[in-house]
Amino acid sequence: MLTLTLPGMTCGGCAAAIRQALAPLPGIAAVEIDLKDKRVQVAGEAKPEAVRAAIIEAGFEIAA
Ligand SMILES: [Cu+2]
Repeated sequence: MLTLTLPGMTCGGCAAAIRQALAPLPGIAAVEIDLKDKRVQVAGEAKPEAVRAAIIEAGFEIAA
């Protein structure tokens, strides 16, 4: 389980964009998005660096 904090993720549109960005990556079993805590949890075998790259490419900064 990979947990990332995305300070710029503020609404359902952001959540949808992140889900869309992660969808093509191999090895993702589930994506949990908590807008209140601005946290994304990714379950599965996806490479953390690939997950981070896809999120950054979608226009979000990763705080942790
Ligand atoms: Cu938004």
